[in-house]
Amino acid sequence: MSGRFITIEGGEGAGKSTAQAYIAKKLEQSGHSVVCTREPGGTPLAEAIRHTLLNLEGEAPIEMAELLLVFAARAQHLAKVIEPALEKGQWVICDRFTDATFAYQGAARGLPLEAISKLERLVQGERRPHAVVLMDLSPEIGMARARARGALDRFEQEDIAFYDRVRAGYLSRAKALPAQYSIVDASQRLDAVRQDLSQLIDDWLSHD
Ligand code: T5A
Repeated sequence: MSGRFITIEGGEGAGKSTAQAYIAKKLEQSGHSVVCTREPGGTPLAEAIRHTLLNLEGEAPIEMAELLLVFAARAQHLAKVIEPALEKGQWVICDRFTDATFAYQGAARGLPLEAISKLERLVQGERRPHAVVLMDLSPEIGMARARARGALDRFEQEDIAFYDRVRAGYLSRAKALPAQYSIVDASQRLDAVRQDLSQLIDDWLSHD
């Protein structure tokens, strides 16, 4: 059995972690070995970068520093976790990856998409997700869910226009890369979301 690299994307509180746990459970039940990880993060160094990026205290990184920190964490994560797992034939289910960079640092912060594409090539070579699951949700509902869950991080302190740009950025990537992207309506009840995810999983397994 060959490994697959699946990423889960979406705005704040869209249900990515919930979807990740569900997908991992279903794949394991079908006999696959699964690695669940996240970005920024996934290794001790990359988690330290995550802490720096999300923390509200201390000096906030300027936009370019934020972009480079995200890719520094990604380089470490790819080399230490993602590539070794894929080489072993495991399925890697990653909560956010480079599509988040295009949406947050590109569409929302306004950094040039060509610069992000260059860093993508430099850091990842040819590595791209086999499938991207976009949990699409209005920022108003997503932020209400995130608030209900607990304290907000630095990215969760932005205004609603920022999250509107994030959502538009994701939807525009989905339109440009239809073979890679699947959009899930994350405003549905959890059982309906799970049904949609089950269909996607069946589809991936039928191509295994
Ligand atoms: N970032 C990241 C960048 O700027 N650039 C990058 O390149 C990368 C990789 C990381 C931050 O870093 C930024 C973007 C992010 O702001 P994060 O913790 O990964 O932060 O992202 P968050 O969106 O903050 O993660 P959350 O944990 O808040 O949201 P999730 O994982 O989308 O949502 P989840 O599953 O925890 O669910 C949230 C709540 O909603 C409930 C859950 O039970 C939970 O309480 N819920 C539902 N409720 C009703 N109906 C449903 N269908 C529900 N599904 C879940």
